[in-house]
Amino acid sequence: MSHRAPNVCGGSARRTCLDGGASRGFTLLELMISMAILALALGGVYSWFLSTTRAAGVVTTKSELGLSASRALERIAGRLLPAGLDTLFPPHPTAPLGTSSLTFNRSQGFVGGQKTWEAPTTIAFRLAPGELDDGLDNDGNGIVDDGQVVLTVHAGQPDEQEIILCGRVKRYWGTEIANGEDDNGNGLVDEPGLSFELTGDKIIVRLSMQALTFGGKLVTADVETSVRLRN
Ligand SMILES: [Ca+2]
Ligand SMILES: [Ca+2]
Ligand SMILES: [Ca+2]
Repeated sequence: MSHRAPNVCGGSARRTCLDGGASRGFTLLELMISMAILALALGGVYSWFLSTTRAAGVVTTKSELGLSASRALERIAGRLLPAGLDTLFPPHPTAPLGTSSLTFNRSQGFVGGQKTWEAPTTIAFRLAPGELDDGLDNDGNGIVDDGQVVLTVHAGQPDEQEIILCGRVKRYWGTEIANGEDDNGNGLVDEPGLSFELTGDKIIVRLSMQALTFGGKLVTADVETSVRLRN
């Protein structure tokens, strides 16, 4: 005589009973809890992915900005190399003010034993087009009161030419702010993002640039170099 095993379902009547209760489905509550746990786990993974991507973006942007600032500084220094110390136009960029603009003559070599000079060259900070010096980001590029480094060759001559050496120049260099004090202790008061300082026969050039990362974080690159001028 054979006996059929009884089909017994314990617990809630809402459960689905299969093969004598050896396995069963999920209740709605269990399903909801599982989905909530899954959502939390996915949320955690997404947050981790987002923070990692943002951190990588900051590193990449900082690296690119540092490279851009170094290249711009090299171009400025290259223009200054043949400059004559005695050809600097006033005001001379001495501490504690320095200047954000420098006009000078570059040596062309010798003619008949006499040193000859090019028409004046000017390198200067200028606010970016559409930007005002008002503490606001007028041109909407994420940088407040940003400017450009403008090179003017043959300044004041009929063949004068302007070249933008770089943009995204910070209004003030490093941690400097406009308060009549030398906040960063480099000897200059309220020095702008492009500044020149004359010490002896050397010109110290400082350049500060900013950029916005993909995640909306502002990063800065501060660079400086010095160039010994000719007599
Ligand atoms: Ca701006
Ligand atoms: Ca300073
Ligand atoms: Ca200051």
